[in-house]
Formats: sequence, structure tokens, C-alpha cells
Amino acid sequence: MAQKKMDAEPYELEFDRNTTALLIIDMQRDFVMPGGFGEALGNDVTPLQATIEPTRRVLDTARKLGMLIIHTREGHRPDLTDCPPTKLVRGRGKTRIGDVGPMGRILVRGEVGHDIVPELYPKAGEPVIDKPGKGAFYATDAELILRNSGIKTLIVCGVTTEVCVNTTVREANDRGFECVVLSDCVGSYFPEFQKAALAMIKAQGGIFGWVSDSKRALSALGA
Ligand code: TIU
Repeated sequence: MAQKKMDAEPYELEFDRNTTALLIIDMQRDFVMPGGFGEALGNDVTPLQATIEPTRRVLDTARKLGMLIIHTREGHRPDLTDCPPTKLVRGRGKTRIGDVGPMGRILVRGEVGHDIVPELYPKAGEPVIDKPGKGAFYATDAELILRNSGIKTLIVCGVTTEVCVNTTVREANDRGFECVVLSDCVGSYFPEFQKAALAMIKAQGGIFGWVSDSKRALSALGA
């Protein structure tokens, strides 16, 4: 037992480094670089790039500490058989999932745009979960991997705060995992959603979990 405390809202989070994993959600070019899925949906993707550096610091520390690190990627099989037709047409955008863009076919596994940005690229031994939906637990083996590793607490980074991060935190919370979301390591295309999505997690006594930041997390990890 190596019980630690992380300064967080709505109150201090108690955790054990040995039963804590770092979960990095969808830090793919498709969401943070121009020419990908995020931009196809009509967004300016550049604000999301500010999450890369603080996330890299937390990732480096988690690696040094030998913690379990899980990366996720949202995307689909090249034949799109795992993409609901409703998802394919939603938004009525000009460029859709599976169409060819400057980083390859949008949100398709194996394409450059679908992969994780070089700064946060997974190392051998770090599980990468390919998910067809917004949540990391839907139609994946994320829960199995976490349970088999004895994980109880998740330090959560990634994009976007109100979509895949929020969906995943809600799924994890319902499964009994304690989640702490690092505010500077998660990003949104909409400043008002960033604020609201973080507020929702920690409201009502931490209804879905905790909110902290990279500085406080690194200090709690003993880095
Ligand atoms: N559109 C948006 O904000 N997000 C997504 O579609 N996926 C993730 O959040 N990864």
C-alpha cells in the first residue's frame, strides 16, 4: 500500500499508485490537427494542442513510476462495418468518416490521422484501445484490462472534455472506478463546454469524479 492524496475538487482524492492507471483519451491527429475529423465537424482544432505538453509531463512521470498507461483511439474499420450509419451521416458535413483527407481516410484505423500525436505516442507494453464510440468502455476490452490489472483509480487526460472524456468518465464511474480529470490535460473546441464539462464531473460532491490539474497530480504522484 502506498496511499497518496491528490489536491482536487470537490475534495482531496485518496489513491494508491499501484492501483492507479493513466488513461489518455483520443489524442489523435484527427482531433488535434487541421485536416482531420475535428475540423470536418466545423471546429478550430488549434486550442486542443495546448493539452499536449502538460499531458506529456504526466505521461513521462507515469512511465517512470511504472504505472499502467492506457491510450484510446476513436475510429473505425476500413470497411466501416463498425460505424453506425447514423454516425456516418450526422452533421451533414461535406467531409465524412471514411472520406480521404490530407491525413488519410477520416477516423479510419491505420490512417495517419487516426493515430496518436508523436509527443504522446504509446510505447511497447502500453495498451491501445480502439473504440468505435465516444466511451472507452463501449464495445472494447478496457474494463477487462483494468480489472485484470487491479486498477481502482483513473487519472484521465485527452480530448474532447465534453464528448469522449465525459462519456468515458461516466462509464468508468458506473463501473466503480474513481476518476480524476486533469483540467489542463483535457481540451474542448468550445471554452464554455470545457468549463461546464469539468463542473459537471465535480458537482454534487463529485457525482462522476474529481477535477485536478497536471501540477497537483505530479506533486501527488511524488514526481
Ligand atoms: N466532436 C468531439 O468533440 N469529439 C469527438 O467526436 N470525439 C472525441 O471527443 N474523442
